[in-house]
Amino acid sequence: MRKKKLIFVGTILFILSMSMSFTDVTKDKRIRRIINPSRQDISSSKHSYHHRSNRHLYASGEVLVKFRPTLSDNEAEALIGVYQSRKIKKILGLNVYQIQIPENITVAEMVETLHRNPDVEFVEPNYIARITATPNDSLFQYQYALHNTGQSIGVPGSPSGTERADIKAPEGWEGTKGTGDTVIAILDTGVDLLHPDLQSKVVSGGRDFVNDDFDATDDHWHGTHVAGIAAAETNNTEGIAGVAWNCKILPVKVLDEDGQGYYSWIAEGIRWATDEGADVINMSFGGSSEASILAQALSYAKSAGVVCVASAGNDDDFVYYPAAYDEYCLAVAATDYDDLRPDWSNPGPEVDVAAPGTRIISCVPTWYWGPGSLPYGYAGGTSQAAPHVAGLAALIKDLKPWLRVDEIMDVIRYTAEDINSGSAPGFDNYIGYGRINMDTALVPIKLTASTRK
Ligand SMILES: [Ca+2]
Ligand SMILES: [Ca+2]
Ligand SMILES: [Ca+2]
Ligand SMILES: [Ca+2]
Repeated sequence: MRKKKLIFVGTILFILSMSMSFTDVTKDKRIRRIINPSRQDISSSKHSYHHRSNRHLYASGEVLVKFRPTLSDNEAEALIGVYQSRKIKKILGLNVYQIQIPENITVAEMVETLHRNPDVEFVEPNYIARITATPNDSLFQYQYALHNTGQSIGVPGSPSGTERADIKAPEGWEGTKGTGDTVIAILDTGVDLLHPDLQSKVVSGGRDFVNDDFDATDDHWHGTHVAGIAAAETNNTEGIAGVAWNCKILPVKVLDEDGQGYYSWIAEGIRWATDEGADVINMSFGGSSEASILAQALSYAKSAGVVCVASAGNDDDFVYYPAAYDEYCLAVAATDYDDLRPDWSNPGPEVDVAAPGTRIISCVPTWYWGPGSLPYGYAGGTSQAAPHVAGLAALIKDLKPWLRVDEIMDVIRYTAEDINSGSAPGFDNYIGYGRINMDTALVPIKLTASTRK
């Protein structure tokens, strides 16, 4: 094997999924049961995941009211005046009045007040409807990271998350779902090229720097899981939704079957992916040593317009390399289903942003569970956090191809939500600028540092 002949170059890199999370995938029978369920199990817990955010639910300062037909128009308009309100318009044919309410009263209070008047047939806020981009993937309801309704995390009976502790994927997809022209290179243990939720997304068999061939098939599970988070085939009724709905995956195997790889393999992988036209490189691994070979490969990628994303590490330690290269990489910390940072997520001034990394459901290789099981499983770690950011980077680059790498990195940083503003206002070493937000990152305006709130 080529691995044996290699001279040891720098520190070996380790995958950044926690060993505990590996247990999640392999040992926890309860979890395995829900991801290998009968179809009935899955559909029976199809609760209210269509529920949308409560931002701008209805127009402020106005309500819609319909009076009983016994009231004449003159009486109705006089009554509106009694409530210190003003008629904006009467909606013809429906006999509904759109009225402006006094400034010192809320919409809810006005609805409550008018509701008590027997001359009122109905009164309600002027609600806002939006196009929705909820994918039909069968396991989407378990993807709290993309859309958190406060559902139970994983199996029924497991802890519930906090509504809106998510990266707001459906809202972001209203801005763009990306195109097949944008490619995310997954530098990892490889990708299951035949996985039903990935096979249409991989651009080629990729490249394997561990065994020096052109078949980057995953002989672990980690790379398949990471690839699914970033860009699983979405809205295909199968499995999960990927962050980068339509973007493609370039598999690059730089970690062996034990999840380890030499810096030389990583550097070759970065160069090869760049030359193959990758737009984003995800690196869910890290080593503790700085090394010129890594820095130079990353510099090459950045010069070619590639956005590099890397996981910070899971030891409550310092930020690992390559994530610690401020100039070249977005370093990603983890959050959980309550928007809290798990205490194992590595802190440091190099952390740029955070993304969900606890109990994340994604693809596992089709051979992993064996026959009769669905090829999906839960895992956690900054490994799972990073590909959320890589997927977002791909969508931004797809939507605004004129942006430079530094600008894309800044959009991701400055649109992140400072979810720990109570204890650590502004930038901090735990979650950087905050948990990423696809809703604000994918608006069609150009953000610069000066427009930061
Ligand atoms: Ca191979
Ligand atoms: Ca899918
Ligand atoms: Ca950084
Ligand atoms: Ca903060």
